[in-house]
Amino acid sequence: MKVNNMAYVFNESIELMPREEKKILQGKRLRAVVERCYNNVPTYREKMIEAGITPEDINTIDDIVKLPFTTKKDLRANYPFGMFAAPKEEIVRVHASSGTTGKLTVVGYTQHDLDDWSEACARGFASCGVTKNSIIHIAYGYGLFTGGLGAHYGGEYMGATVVPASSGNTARQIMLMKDFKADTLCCTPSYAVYLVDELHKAGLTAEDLSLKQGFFGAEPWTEEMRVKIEEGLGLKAYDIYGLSEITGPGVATECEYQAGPHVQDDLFYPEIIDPVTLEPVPEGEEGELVFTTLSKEGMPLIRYRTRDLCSLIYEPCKCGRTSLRLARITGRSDDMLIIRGVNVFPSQIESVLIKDKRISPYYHITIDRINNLDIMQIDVELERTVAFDEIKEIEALQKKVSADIASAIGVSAKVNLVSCGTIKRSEGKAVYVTDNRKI
Ligand code: DLL
Repeated sequence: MKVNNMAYVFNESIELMPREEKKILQGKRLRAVVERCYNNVPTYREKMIEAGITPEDINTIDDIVKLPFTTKKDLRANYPFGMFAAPKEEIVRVHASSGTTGKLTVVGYTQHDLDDWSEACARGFASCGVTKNSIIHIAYGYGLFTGGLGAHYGGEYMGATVVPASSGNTARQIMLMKDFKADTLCCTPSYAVYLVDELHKAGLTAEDLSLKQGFFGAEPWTEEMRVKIEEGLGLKAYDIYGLSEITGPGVATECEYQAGPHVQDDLFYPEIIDPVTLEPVPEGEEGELVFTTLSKEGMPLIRYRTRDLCSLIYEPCKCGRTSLRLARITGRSDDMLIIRGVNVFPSQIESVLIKDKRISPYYHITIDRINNLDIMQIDVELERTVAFDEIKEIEALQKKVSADIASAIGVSAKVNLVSCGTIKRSEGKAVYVTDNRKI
């Protein structure tokens, strides 16, 4: 339902729908999604044939457990467009996020998908007081990352004024927020904490800004960070969750009660499974979050394993919305790191390192948070046969590898070449990463 040009976006019939009624809607939508996938995506048809099911076996939302899971591996095997369920002429946008190797995970959207995504974001914004009179300053990155454009379209959808600042140039960000009197901020929580300090360094306080609310996500954060951001920027800080594969930001967003992000569960159906047995866990217990898209046309996904660990909150929310809520994401069931809001797999770094014959495959990644910014150092061994006469040559190689990594993963790293045998060899499962951030 498009509710443009209203003071806010509150899809009452959906957001207040009794759970039993919503289950019926979810079941109908699931059947349609399964049919779409079965008929248009060879990988899904094969998976369903292998599992011995057809779309006719899916009649209620509880039948979802009969369906096979989807993983990043499936997306990689179908790179770039093999998971699309709509003809090319209907795809109006693509986004992409990090894959586990050199290739990206690609997502395609039809116009209908963009409208749903915009409404999902707008519902979240509206539930926290954003209106069409708001000025939304968006400091998420614009581009293949879904953060910038997702929040942007959500803001425009509800008729607010959007400032597409994108990331970087903090002094300019502060000037824009101050001069334009933005009341809403969207950025990663770590950048928000960084902004607090930069604001003070610029001799300003929250009083100099007009912020009332902010939507922070794309990486894990804590209640301590919430307090720091709220006090430092003079706003109420809300958690916004999402992932590109499912759509982008706004899959779930907190309401004014800050009691865990409400999942837009008429559009994205959440499940929690045990990541080892793959069985659903009892209500309210922690496990791996799995999503099925219920209305997407471009790239619907069935039981997509997000690898995020968390639990679902079933208690009714004080705001009256009937959707399930997410508890804080407590970790991941894979080795993905989020550095300055960018998803990074150690295997991506490894695939850059092995391309240069002068360095060995032994490496160790250390991540610290210094002055509220994530800093990544990669210690990597030189090949035994490689010797340099001058320090200059080592520095040049360090610079080159660092540039290769930045261009491959989109995040800079300090590369430190060490002599052969320096990196601790593992006796069991190799430990590639030391994460010193206290998140
Ligand atoms: O991070 C989409 C997004 C943009 C969400 C802006 C919120 C705000 P991806 O780059 O595909 O998409 O990364 C998705 O980021 O599986 C989580 O591990 C992590 N993540 C996203 N939001 C949160 C959050 C965007 N609120 C991955 N809390 C997800 C904790 C989050 N982790």
